[in-house]
Amino acid sequence: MAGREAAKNALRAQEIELPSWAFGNSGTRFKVFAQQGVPRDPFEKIADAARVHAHTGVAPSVALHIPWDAVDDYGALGRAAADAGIRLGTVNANVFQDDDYRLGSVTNPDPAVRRKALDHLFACVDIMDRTGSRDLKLWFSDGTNYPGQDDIRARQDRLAEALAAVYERLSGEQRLILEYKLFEPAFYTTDVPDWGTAYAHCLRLGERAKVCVDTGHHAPGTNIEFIVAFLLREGKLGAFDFNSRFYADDDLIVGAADPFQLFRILFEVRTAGGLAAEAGIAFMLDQCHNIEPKIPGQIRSVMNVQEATAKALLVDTDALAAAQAAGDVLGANGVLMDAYNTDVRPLLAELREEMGLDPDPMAAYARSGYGERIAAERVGGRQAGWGA
Ligand code: PSV
Ligand code: MN
Ligand code: MN
Repeated sequence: MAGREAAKNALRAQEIELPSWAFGNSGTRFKVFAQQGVPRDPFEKIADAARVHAHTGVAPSVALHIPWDAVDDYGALGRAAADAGIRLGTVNANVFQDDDYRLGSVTNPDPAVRRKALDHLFACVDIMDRTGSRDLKLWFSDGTNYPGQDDIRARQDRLAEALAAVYERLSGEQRLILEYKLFEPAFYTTDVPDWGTAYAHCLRLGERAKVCVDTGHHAPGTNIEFIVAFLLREGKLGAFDFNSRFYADDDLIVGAADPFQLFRILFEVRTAGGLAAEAGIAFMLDQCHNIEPKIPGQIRSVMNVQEATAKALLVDTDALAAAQAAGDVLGANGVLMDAYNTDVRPLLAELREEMGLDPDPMAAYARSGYGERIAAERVGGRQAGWGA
């Protein structure tokens, strides 16, 4: 088993970004369920994200979704984050929640709608300039429902044109992160359905365009760790949206459905050097289901990423390489499984104590009284998707 201390050092440095939208009310296609104490504005979302960081020590940033988190003064939002001990992270653009986007946003056949979508994407870059965010994350709900509805290749051309214009607008260290998703809301064609399409567009754009792998956005049975390994090898993995799924884009707690898959993904990241900050991979959560309480749900997701990372770090890579070189199939698989089957909870508890944290973040949150306090103080909390 590889070194515990080395594993702890890597885990201490790990940073997991939280989604602001995880703290608001959410639902299914059938109903949005209200919870007590959910944030009434972006400032309260930041306070809740900071609470997750306070208990886990490894979630120091929060991703924004615009216009859900639109405010007049981004400087004030940034200061609120800093005062709470965190920072503003990725800016997620939203060109999917407006009547005009019924037939698509940047790939819409109507040039006026395309212009409107592009203007929103530019506005997001302006916000990044104010928040100091490095990444602009783009997910498009664009696609078609019926054969013949629109020209598949023309839609790719429109997409490429919009992406090029946004990329052009970035400055300094800013990056464009393109997220793919197999289907939904479009059911026949989706304009960015898979990693290959996202990769091809990013390749054309340039060095600062990278792919986001949302673990819930694949067909059942897809080997996600292969995609991760491939993108890492090409220097094109920019970010993760971690969540878990049983059927489609379920947005469930990370590692709840398939912790072994999460371990396999993080093992590829670890062996490619992707855990180092210099690798520039944003480890984000995109978990926002509605039956679990919001803040403990995020704490659990963060802990599950940590557990999978710890197991990936414990793989004895020397023993693995030797078994692989010798063609020892069972030996190699055994090395991997030994690490996966290790109970890393004591190691993580030890790490948290060394970081001055309670070894049990879930219990510490429950004891803190924060949940009861926000339920009493915040009346009329908002749905995640309805902005400030
Ligand atoms: C789309 O399903 C997605 O995963 C994208 O990341 C969105 O921005 C996010 O969900 C929140 O709706
Ligand atoms: Mn996502
Ligand atoms: Mn999704």
